[in-house]
Amino acid sequence: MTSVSSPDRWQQMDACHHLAPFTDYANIRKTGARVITHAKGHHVTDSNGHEMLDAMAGLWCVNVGYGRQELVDAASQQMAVLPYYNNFFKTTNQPIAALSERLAALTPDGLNNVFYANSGSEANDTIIRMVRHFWALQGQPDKRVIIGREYGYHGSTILSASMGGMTGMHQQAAAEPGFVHIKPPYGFLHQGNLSEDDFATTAAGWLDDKITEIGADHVAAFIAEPIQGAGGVIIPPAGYLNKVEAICRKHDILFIVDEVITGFGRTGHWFASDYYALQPDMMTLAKGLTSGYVPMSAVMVGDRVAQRLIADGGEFYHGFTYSGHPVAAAVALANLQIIEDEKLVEKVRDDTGPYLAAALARLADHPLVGEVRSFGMLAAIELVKDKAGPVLFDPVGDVGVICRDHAISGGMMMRAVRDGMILSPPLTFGRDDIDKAVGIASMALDQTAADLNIR
Ligand code: PXG
Repeated sequence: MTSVSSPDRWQQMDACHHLAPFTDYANIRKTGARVITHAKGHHVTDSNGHEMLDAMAGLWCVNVGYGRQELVDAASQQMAVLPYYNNFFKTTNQPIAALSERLAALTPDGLNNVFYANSGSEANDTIIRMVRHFWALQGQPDKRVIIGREYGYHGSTILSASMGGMTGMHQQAAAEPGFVHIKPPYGFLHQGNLSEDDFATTAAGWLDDKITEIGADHVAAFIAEPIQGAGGVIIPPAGYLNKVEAICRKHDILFIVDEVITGFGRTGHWFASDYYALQPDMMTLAKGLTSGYVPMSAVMVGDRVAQRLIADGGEFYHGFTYSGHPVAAAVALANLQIIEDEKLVEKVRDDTGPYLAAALARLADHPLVGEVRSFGMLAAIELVKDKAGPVLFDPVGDVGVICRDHAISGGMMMRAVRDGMILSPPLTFGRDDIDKAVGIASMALDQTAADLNIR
């Protein structure tokens, strides 16, 4: 039953029966959802014919843009040859063998082994099992606690959400024991008068303190997104990630990076770990691996963990029907080829990343803007009640939604995290797309300020 009085039959069917992710069901059953009908290049179109520049690349994932025939062909050819076969019982397939070799070469040194799943959440659940299994094999079964960070996002299964630092998710049956969280290196809120270097030391110290408090003999791993995405594009101060890696080494706990958003060129580097010169023990990949055309995720496993599993682990009782799906692998290979052939990583690093940063900097004087920050094709515009302080809106979150809705009406998909406006466009975005995106963001800021009587 629904009260949606829309002439759109698709919206009706959806509102009556679809329980969508991260959705307020009472609200959506009244208003109905926007039905996205098609997409091409950098634009998505809804069933009213409203075309929007997609400054979120779907959900941080459509790295090569929409409508890429190469990916369609890769999928259909693979479906015709071998649409599915499992990898469970000493069988594999050609695309997955090729992709495994490719990912081992592409990711940082030492990450030479790969386990496949279908989502970032499943990949992170896999990591949790592998990490605990590893320590048990090492003869240290008490090393079970995993340290994450507030505002960290690692997925929506019970364990990946427990490992993440989203309190709203914890309150809905996703706060399993064995996961603790430290504060993130969120300069906008926590840096105060500290220099960047001092803030990096202070924030890394929060990890050291937490490990000492729990006891290193009970801590299995620390996991971090190099740049926190869903938490609001939190870019760490220079040196922070190297310091936390060193702290992990000092206490002999595994260092895991979740590159589900930052991987595959989004930062202007193949992986953020390349830029920061990290040598993680494990790495989570998803989203940009297939540019979202089909679901696929991967866990890159470093030699230390892999060698122990291989030598002493016996059978690893873990896997999914679609682990190593041949169609997903074929699409991933074609997607990586596009990123390489079109030099999208270099484009973001040398051209569009700096261009986006410069364009956004022009919004910094706006009365609503407390801070703009970006890294490659990841950006946040923090909205504040008062720039002095800064003073945040109370409650946090309403103003972000107002601003986002103005952007959507103005023809652009943008995301709100608390009162931060988030951009994470396709890596194929050109300077003209960036000009248009920042123009619409600027207009949305003006309209929001007018709504709030702020000038
Ligand atoms: N790790 C990171 C860093 C992510 O961003 C996941 C893991 C989980 O991936 P799956 O494929 O299970 O969704 C993500 C996913 C948002 C939002 O609100 C972000 C994600 C998912 C849903 C919403 O921006 N990122």
